[in-house]
Amino acid sequence: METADISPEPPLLGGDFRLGWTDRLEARWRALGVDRRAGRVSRLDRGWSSVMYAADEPPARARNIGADVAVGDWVIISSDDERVDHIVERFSAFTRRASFDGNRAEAHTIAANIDTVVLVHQLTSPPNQRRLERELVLAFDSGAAPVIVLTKSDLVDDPAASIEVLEAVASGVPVMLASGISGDGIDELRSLVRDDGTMALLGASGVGKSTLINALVVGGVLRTSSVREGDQRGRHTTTACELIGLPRRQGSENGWLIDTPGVRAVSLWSSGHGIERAFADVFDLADRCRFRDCKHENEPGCAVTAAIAGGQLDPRRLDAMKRLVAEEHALEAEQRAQDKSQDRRGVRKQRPRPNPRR
Ligand SMILES: Nc1nc2c(ncn2[C@@H]2O[C@H](COP(=O)(O)OP(=O)(O)OP(=O)(O)O)[C@@H](O)[C@H]2O)c(=O)[nH]1
Ligand SMILES: [Mg+2]
Ligand SMILES: [Zn+2]
Repeated sequence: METADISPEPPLLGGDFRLGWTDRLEARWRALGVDRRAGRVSRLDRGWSSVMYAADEPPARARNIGADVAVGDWVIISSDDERVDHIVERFSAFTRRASFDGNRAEAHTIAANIDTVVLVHQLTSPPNQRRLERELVLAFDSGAAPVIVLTKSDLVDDPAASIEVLEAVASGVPVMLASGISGDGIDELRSLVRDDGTMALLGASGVGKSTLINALVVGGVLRTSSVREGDQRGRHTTTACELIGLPRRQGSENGWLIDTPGVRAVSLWSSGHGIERAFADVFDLADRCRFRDCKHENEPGCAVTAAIAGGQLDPRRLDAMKRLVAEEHALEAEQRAQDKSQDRRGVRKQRPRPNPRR
């Protein structure tokens, strides 16, 4: 199904729309000590940021030379209006590891300064616990509150089995049903957007992120297109992240939505406590193992393997967690190696140059 073509920029909204600026951001902006106003990045296009200063003014454009900008960021543009000079420290960010580029570990922030992260899965595909677990690790690490939304509820008669499978790994995060086509669950989703708050939607291509946003923003602004019949895979219709205004409606406030392109791989970026939180059930069990350094393999008094034997814990979940912990360790090792080589370069730079005349 196709709707109107993508808007090149978010539509101009009324002047009572605030962009999500808060006291917390103000303090961080002051800390930069730069006497220029900050604007919010609404879109990125090949090295250019669209920067909004007010919802009823067209955004300015600036180059992102050397600045690792994400949609949702608050930035300060150089005095000649050319490029992004500073990024105001983010209060939250959904960050994954960028595609493996040689050996370099690089972060890719998909959305910044977000209050809620919606992890979108479609009911028309078999529930994918492993993907959800990874997304939850990143969501917990983002600093925003995660919610799981299962879309296309209009296409399935009995979603109970899918809900159960995903709830088993949802770590207490709410699971909601929605349909961007029938409107089912849209009001509930909308009620999660706080005053001037920002909600980012993330998930594989074709799960219905843009369709949900079009249902939330009455009179839809985004392009969507059908999934492939055979495997329900999307066609990567959304190609750039975009900040979209969600106008006030009866009983609800203005807010902001971030549409994102579907990502195939959810690779970890250095996590704070994301793994502990996404696998809280396993960590709770591990607290009861006899040995503090229990590997949950063949150790006596292991509460984790006992739970697996007793059918309370799925062994695939333990495997998945071990894999994520290993991935995190490998990433940390890479980062340490990178820091070291950077230090070495720094030292070389500081070494005094031999004076050619002597
Ligand atoms: N029946 C039904 N179809 C839906 C629903 N949500 C999305 N679709 C359809 O699924 C297809 C993909 O939807 P999109 O909204 O483009 O998916 P997306 O997640 O934005 O995909 P990318 O932009 O590629 O990441 C479109 O044909 C939509 O019409 C839904 O709730 N019910
Ligand atoms: Mg889309
Ligand atoms: Zn153990």
